Amino acid sequence: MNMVDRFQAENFTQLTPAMQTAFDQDGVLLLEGLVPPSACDGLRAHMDQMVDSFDPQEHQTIFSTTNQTHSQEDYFLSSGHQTRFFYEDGALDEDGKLNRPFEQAINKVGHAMHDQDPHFNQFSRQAAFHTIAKGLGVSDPLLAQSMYIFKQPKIGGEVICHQDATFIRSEPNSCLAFWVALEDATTENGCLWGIPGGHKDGPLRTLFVREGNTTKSITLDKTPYKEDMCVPLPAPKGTVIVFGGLFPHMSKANTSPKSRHAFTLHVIDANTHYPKDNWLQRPEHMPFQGF
Ligand SMILES: O=C(O)CCC(=O)C(=O)O
Repeated sequence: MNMVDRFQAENFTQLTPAMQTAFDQDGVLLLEGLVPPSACDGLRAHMDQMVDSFDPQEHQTIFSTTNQTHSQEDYFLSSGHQTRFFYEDGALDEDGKLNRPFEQAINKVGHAMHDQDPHFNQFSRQAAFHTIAKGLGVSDPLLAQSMYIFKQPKIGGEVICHQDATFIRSEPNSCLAFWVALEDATTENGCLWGIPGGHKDGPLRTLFVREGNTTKSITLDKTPYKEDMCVPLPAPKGTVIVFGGLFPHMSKANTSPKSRHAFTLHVIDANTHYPKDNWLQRPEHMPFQGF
C-alpha cells in the first residue's frame, strides 16, 4: 500500500519543500496538529448551538409541498450563500417527517457559513489556510464553499469515490480542499481515503451541473478510478488534509458508535473562470470573497 507522507504542523508558518513535493506527488498533504484542539472544540461547540437553535420544522416544510423533489432541490440549489441543514439518507420518511432525533439525522451543514457566521468566518480565514493556498499555486484564493460534516455514529453514510472539481469547477481547475478533523478520524469511524497520485491518473471524470431548477451529472471521461490503490488517511484531531480538485477520495460509512465531525473549505483562484452552470452559485451582491 502506498501510504502518504505525514507532516507535524503544530507550529506551521510556511510550506516546506518536502510538503510541496508530497502534494505534487500524492495530490494530498496531511498536516497533523495544524489546528489547535481548542479551536476544534470551539467550532464543535458552536455547531452544537446552531443545531440547538435550528427549528427542524423549517426544513420539514420543504417536504410538505406537492412537488417534494423540486422543493428539496431548491433548498440545496439556493444554499451556496446560506447556512442549510441536510439530512442523512433515510432520516426522513415518505411524508418528509424525521424518523430519528434531529441532532442524529443531520449529515452536514453548508455551504456559506464562512461568510455568514462570525465563528466560521474566523475559522475559515485562518492565516495558515491562506498561506497554504498561495503556496500550492492558488494565486488569488476565493472562499467558495464551507461544510460541517457530522458522519453520525452508526448512520453516517458512505461517500463514494469522487473528485471535488466535479462540484467546484473552475476553468482551468483551481479547486483546493481543506478537510479538518475536528475529532480523531479513524478507519473505524469513517476517515477519508484517497488514491495517492490519482490526481495525475486521468482527467476530471464527471461534472455536476445545474440546469434550470434542477441538477444533473455529465460523464466527461470513463477512466475508472484505481480504487484498489485507495489508502486510508486517518487523521488525529486538528489534522488538516489538503487536496486538489482532481484528487480521487472517498469515505466509508460510519458503523462505529463514535462520531467523526469534520469541517471542509473549498477555495478557487479568482484568476480563473467560474462557469454559470456550476451547481453552487452566489447572487450578484454576494460574490465569493478572499481571505
Ligand atoms: O468527510 C467525508 O466523509 C467526505 C467529504 C468529501 O469527500 C468531500 O467533501 O468532498
